[in-house]
Amino acid sequence: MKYNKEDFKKRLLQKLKSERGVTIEEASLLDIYYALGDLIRDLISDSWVETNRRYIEEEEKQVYYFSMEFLMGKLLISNLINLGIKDLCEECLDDFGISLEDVEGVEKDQGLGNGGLGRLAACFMDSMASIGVPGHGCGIRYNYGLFEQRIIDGYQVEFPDKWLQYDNVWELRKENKAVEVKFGGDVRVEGENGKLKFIHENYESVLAVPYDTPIIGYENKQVNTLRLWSAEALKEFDFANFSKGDYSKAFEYKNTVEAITHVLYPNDAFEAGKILRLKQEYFLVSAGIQSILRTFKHLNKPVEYLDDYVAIHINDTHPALAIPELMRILMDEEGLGWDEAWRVTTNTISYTNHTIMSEAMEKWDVNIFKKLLPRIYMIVDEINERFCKELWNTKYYGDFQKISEMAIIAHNQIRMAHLAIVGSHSVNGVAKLHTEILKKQELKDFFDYYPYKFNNKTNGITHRRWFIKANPKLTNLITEKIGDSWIKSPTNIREILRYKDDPAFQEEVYKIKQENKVRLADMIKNDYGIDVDPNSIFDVHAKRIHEYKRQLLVVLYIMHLYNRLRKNPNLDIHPRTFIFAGKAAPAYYTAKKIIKLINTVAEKINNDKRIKDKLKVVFLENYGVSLAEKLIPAANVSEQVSTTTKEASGTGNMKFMMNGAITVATLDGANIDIRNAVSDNNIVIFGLKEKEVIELYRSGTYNSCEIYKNDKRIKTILDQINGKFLNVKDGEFSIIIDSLLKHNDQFFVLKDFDSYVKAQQKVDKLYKDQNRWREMSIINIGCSGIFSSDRTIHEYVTGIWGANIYHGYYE
Ligand code: GL9
Repeated sequence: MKYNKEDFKKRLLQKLKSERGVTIEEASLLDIYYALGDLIRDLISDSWVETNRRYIEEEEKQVYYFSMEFLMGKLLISNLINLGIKDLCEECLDDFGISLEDVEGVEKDQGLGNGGLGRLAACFMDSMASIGVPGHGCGIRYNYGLFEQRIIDGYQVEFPDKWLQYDNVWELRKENKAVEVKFGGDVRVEGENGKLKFIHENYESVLAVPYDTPIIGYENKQVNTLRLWSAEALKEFDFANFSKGDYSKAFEYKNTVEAITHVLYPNDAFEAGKILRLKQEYFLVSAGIQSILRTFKHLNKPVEYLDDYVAIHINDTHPALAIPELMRILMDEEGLGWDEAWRVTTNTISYTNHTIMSEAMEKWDVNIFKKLLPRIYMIVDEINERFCKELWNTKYYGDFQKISEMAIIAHNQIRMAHLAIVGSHSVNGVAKLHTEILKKQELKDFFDYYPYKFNNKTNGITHRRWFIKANPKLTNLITEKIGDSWIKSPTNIREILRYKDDPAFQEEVYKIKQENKVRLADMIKNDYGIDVDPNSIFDVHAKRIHEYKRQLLVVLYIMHLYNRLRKNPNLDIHPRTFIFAGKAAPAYYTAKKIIKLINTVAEKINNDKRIKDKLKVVFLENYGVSLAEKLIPAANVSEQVSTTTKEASGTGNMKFMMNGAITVATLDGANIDIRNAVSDNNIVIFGLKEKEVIELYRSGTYNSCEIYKNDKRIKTILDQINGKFLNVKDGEFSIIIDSLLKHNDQFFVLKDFDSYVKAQQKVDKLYKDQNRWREMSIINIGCSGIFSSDRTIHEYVTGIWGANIYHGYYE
């Protein structure tokens, strides 16, 4: 689509006047932002309507991606990019003396997710629209997203994330598409054998109102929809109570209803089992599935054919109630029998597992569940009964043990992962190693029983946001060099490998990295008052704070380096700046102490004049999509140091390598796939291997205290943390010391320390050889194409969803 500059300007001025009541001279950045948002919505309105019309007219199979989290970030610039008008818009604003970057500065991040899982859902939205998949998102419109993190006195403090403080220019409220969701009450059973009727009574009704956000494909005129549901009261307040003078009762109903979509649970890979969370989950799936069926009815097909026209994907087990909810609607409302409803349901639904961490596995107490969702409970109970009988009659006759291990309901708990596996036709892991571990260990019984359901879909990231948007200069350089075919076919970025040892090209790539580093250094100076040297190695660990992600390993290494520098300030190392960023779950005490430790160590080192140009440590507040977009293009080293087997995939690892950072990694999750892509020479691998970790856990022979006693470096560091060295109150870090020694270092931090030190020495040596480093950096960029989520989505479409890919609008 071609737009012309004068026309764009005219329309912008018109929008400013009509929507904001200002001239360009009077306009604030917020005015410009809203005017641009409105203008973009106008520009896509025809395509949005047309896309939906085509889906219905051509009876396209629709994919619905159900997720409790969508971590979208900001949308202004990414929408401009996908419309192909970012440069044009920038030039127009330039003429008015306004910078697009400043305008973006007033946009709030849409932070409705915790981390990798939520950001994956967002990348998938972009890829589905961009490669031409009829795919939509279905989620919750939380009034408050993931908390805002501030660091006060070295500690994390949480503040509410008021992302909806001003209007959200991208969404459209669709009141006429609202549906009713029912909680609590009783189920009365009527009728005879074979023709039973289930009547749900005395329930509490909640109105689910959808807000639709257009998902704009990359230069293809396809516009899909992200539909987020908000909970509202059916009536403003209860008049009976109000007239009796019982005001608090009258408002109680409204408050409990609105609580459902009030705030995102801030846990990463951890389920607290709270009833409100269960309400959120059912609210999402009930609203989502009702709305899917309503759309399906436009096709005038019998509901028995639903699975030919609809694929529903559940992002982890959080939306697994989609299974009994679809069963309920097919049976109670559409009149299908159990077997037919079960066939349709399992053919429609597919499931991704995102973690093997046992504390993340959702389990619901039967009593709580039954009370909140009486009809849904009956259906889950029946699914369980039938599944257990089937096991008994087929593979596990007489094996009570096995059947109780595999049951969906056992020990008064509902196991959501088992429900998700039994009720879907496909179960996938998110990187090769992760899928293998699922098959061999965590879900072995299910793999033995349903081998055909299991498959791998290695995660990916959208290169449009994580490369084109985040690193525009490098994008232009690459396009100048090899043309722009890589944008629509990301693996074509391989072409730049031809220039990997061309000194002129190396120099240009290096210069862009330096510019990105200077920009970040300026930000750090501005916001934190810390001077960091853009010529130092920027070594970045950015992700949720979690013991298994081992921020602690990096901290111990920093202290080790510091101790060496204190002894010998002239130590021959290239100066390093360690940059951390990430949030800890508010109730995760150890993770919060790790943040405090990083900040305490940073304070000590940054103020030590003797070593100051060799080592700096910075903790950046409030890590999220927008900060990541600034941070990642400025990184030289990407820290991917999880305890092997624990990180299902990781996706930050892909963003860093795509932007030319060198990865320091354990052979965990997708780090393995990155290693395979770039080869051993272009990544720095260290630490325990999968088999060794499994063997150490199994044998119980690991003894962290032995290492503490025998490795002087470690003893010194731990004694410093425990003693007066860091000038903190007594016992400040005892929980960290205890986790490493008393509780035998469950994540093998001490065990991997020596290997990590060697890896870091290797990094130092490689960086000093700039030709080699620059070549490695280019190789990483050139090999990053397969990590585009376009590839991932392509695999989901062909391997799981069975939808069509539409090429019609590519120009
Ligand atoms: C996660 C895994 O821990 C990551 O390794 C993986 O890359 C992502 C996406 O597949 O999923 N699983 C998980 O529960 N989280 C992940 O990041 N945590 C959240 O984001 C809530």
